[in-house]
Amino acid sequence: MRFCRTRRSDSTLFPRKKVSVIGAGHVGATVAFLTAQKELADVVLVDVVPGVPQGKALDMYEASPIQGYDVAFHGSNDYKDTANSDLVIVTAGVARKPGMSRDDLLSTNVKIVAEVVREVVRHSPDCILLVVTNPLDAMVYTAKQVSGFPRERVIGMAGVLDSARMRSFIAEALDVSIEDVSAFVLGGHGDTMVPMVRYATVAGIPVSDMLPPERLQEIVQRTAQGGAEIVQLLKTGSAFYAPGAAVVEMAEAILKDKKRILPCAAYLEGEYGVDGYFMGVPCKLGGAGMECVIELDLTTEEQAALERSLDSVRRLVRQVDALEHF
Ligand code: TXD
Repeated sequence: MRFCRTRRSDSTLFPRKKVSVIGAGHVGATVAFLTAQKELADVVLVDVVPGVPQGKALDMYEASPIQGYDVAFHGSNDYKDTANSDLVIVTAGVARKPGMSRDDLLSTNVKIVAEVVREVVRHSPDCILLVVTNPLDAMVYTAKQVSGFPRERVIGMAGVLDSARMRSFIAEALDVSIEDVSAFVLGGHGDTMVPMVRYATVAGIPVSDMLPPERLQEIVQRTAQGGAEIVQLLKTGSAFYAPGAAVVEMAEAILKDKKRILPCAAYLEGEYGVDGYFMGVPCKLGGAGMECVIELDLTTEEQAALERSLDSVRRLVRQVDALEHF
């Protein structure tokens, strides 16, 4: 029996999107697997450790007959294989151990992220960069400085994760479906993040009408400490399932040009009175990347909380600038 095989030239007529994930650790591998499950793109997984990205890519490919996804995987230690990616997700770096704050990772991860972004940009000058490595607000700033990309194409993931944590805790407190809970978190991805209780709703009903202020305060507190709670339990690293899912929600919005409104770390140019720093704010995410920042009218209290958060972002960025990796 003869069987048709698509010629290479045919497949270029209908190219799939290409996503490269740098760092084949806990978050990177979860992102690669979920990207495939949603058939968003072909996936290239890159890591410094020989064999690890190759092994994980092969393992995921071997799951495809069971999961039913038609996606090509490639594991590599060479950035040449990332050439012409539509989206590059940076998860390379070290993760927290118990007792460490995200900020303790700065000096190690700034070197890694600078080196990774330099390589990525050389091979995919038109890609969108989605940065995950911590401390997030400083690492996404590093990526912007090193790449020289416009702000639309350098985005950080934190708000979707922090908001998902807040939504989970609200759903649990009210014993309602997670599908009906909407909430978001602004500010930096650290202890000073700003969970926005005023905008949290269940099927459009303000959560403040449904839960007493003390209970809401507990939820706000647990959200801000959500990452540390998991680190305490795992002991050898940090969260990766929810972070991976958060990254892929953003990737899907970009790759499918969905124009979703999601909280992202975006480079602010005057919005919220901030200029030249990344902060978590609601954004429109679509095919062009971070297509616009949505500016909310904040109460005096919320604005003050955002200022506090900005102070800690500024401190981190000053440390990055002092290290001069660009
Ligand atoms: O909300 C968020 N933004 C985050 C961020 C949520 C969860 C995790 N967050 C951070 O992502 C975390 O604090 C770390 O800085 C990164 C990656 O976390 P992960 O849990 O995936 O860490 P791992 O399992 O240690 O994986 C990191 C991988 C590992 O395989 C290393 O070999 C690789 O990164 N690595 C590199 N790859 C390529 N190039 C270089 N230079 C390199 N250095 C390390």
